[in-house]
Amino acid sequence: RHLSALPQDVIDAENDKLMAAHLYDYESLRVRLERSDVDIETVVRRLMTLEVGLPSWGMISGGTRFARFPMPGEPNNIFEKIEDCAAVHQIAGMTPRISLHFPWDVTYDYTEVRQYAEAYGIGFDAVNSNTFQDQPGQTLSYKYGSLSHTDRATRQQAIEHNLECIEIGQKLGSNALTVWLSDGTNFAGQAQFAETLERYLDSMTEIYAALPDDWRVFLEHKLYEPAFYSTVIQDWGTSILCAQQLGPKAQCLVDMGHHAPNVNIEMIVARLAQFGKLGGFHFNDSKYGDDDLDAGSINPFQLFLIFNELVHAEERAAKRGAAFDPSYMMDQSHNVTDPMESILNSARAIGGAYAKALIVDRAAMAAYQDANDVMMGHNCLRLAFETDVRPALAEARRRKGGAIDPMAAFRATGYRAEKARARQPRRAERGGIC
Ligand code: PSV
Ligand code: MN
Ligand code: MN
Repeated sequence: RHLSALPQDVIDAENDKLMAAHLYDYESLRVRLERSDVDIETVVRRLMTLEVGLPSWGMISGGTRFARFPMPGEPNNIFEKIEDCAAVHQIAGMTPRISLHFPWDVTYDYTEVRQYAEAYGIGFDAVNSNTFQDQPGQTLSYKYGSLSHTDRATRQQAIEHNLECIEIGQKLGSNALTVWLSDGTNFAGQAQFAETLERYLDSMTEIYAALPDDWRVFLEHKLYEPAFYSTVIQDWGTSILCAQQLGPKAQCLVDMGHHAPNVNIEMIVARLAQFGKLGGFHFNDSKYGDDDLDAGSINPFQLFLIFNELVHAEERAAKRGAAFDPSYMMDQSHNVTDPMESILNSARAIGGAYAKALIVDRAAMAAYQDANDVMMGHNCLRLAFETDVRPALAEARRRKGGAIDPMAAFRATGYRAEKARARQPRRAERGGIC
């Protein structure tokens, strides 16, 4: 038994109020799915295995370059962030890990942090390094780059930071390092593309060599920002080339907002999975760029199509007896909502997209594809996407002790108002871009 961040009796009482309607809706969906030969119990069981990590930096209000508007009751330190993660997990049942970012989450005693998290049943996702900002007291600046910097000593400093992240991660029980690199240029002629990438690869080779046996390193690509003319790891092509050169422990991480508008991200997912290089996923949504909006809030169809590829890849791998275990995380910035409510909504969107992908009639779709019946092949996806799978998702949550209606249950607990009384208020401050 773990400590509960939220009063379980309040969640249970909320569920009791909704139970009759939930059972009715669940039965309707069961009958509806049965007509397509889909067993709702199998769907619920698979939904119960879905796990998505939470970013420590997403537990507080994010912000833009212009401002950050913190809300009362936000967490002030890693312990309070873990407590909020535990509260979200209690309701959603699918967010059992937190992902830390260094030096943002630097603390004096990682054993204490780990024990605190374990008491709440929370584990640690990939650790994230940060060589995109200069920290107070830092010897050498990252203004002109870090792992790919022209200066050997600056590269060394960035390498050592990553090695330290691995060490901390080991203390926490994490098993992956995510490297998002902001290195790039703002001017043509500022740097040579080839030599810059060579320097990056040399640095990454040293970091790779320090990975424990059961660890992976995720290379997170991003098209642009903060560098606007060129970025060193700008797309999945560069990312997979580097991951292939580094070795089997190196894989690519797809952040949904890190692509040009209209890029076919689900196809990138399929390609990376096919070549065993899909390491991880940062879920969010975007209208223009790296907006870090809530998953499913802008383009839920895209989220569904991504899960359609993930499920297909999962099933292809299972047939070959191969491993397929991408690490899922949210990477969102909550600027105008309560971060915990945004995460609860995002979890619902992610779980819902997975559920819809699970009910796609793949045998029928394959037959239509073989027969070049374009419309019916497409309609196999449409039918699944248009199906209201919320009762299956609610049932998966409920069986894990979570809430039938996450938002209603969260609000009924009064958690944020209580924290507003108990926690120190955060200062309003200028935001960062993450
Ligand atoms: C910067 O674009 C970023 O949002 C990346 O997505 C990273 O995953 C995140 O910051 C944390 O470093
Ligand atoms: Mn990201
Ligand atoms: Mn980003």
